[in-house]
Amino acid sequence: MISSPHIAVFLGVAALGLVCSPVYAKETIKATLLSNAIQLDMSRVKAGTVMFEVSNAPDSAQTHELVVLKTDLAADKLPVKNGKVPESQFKKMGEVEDMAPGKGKRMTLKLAPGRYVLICNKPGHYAMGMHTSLVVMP
Ligand SMILES: [Cu+2]
Repeated sequence: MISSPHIAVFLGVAALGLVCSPVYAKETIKATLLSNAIQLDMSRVKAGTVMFEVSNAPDSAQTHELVVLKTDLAADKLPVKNGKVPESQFKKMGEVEDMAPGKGKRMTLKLAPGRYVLICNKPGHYAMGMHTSLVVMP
């Protein structure tokens, strides 16, 4: 029985916390998309839930995207076919599609320890330098 409104509020907050906890991101990485690069504010994270705050730079003048692939290849050594990296050849963890210049989106992924490469796979963009690597540590 709940006899006090304070206890009721406390229980309400506690219940909310339980509901929210599965989507709580432990690590946050800021990824900035430039026309000739992808910049991360950290190149290593701990395994688990990782939130990517992706933004397309205001002066990039092009729509970009961010694709996360799990691979041991170096970021600049991925195969390219008709201007694009064949994503089906890789384990694709997630993707943030089509951000106009100055716009951003968030994506939360569960990442196991290992090596990952982040790319923009708009035609020709990978070859322009839109790739970077991310190491996920145990
Ligand atoms: Cu791009």
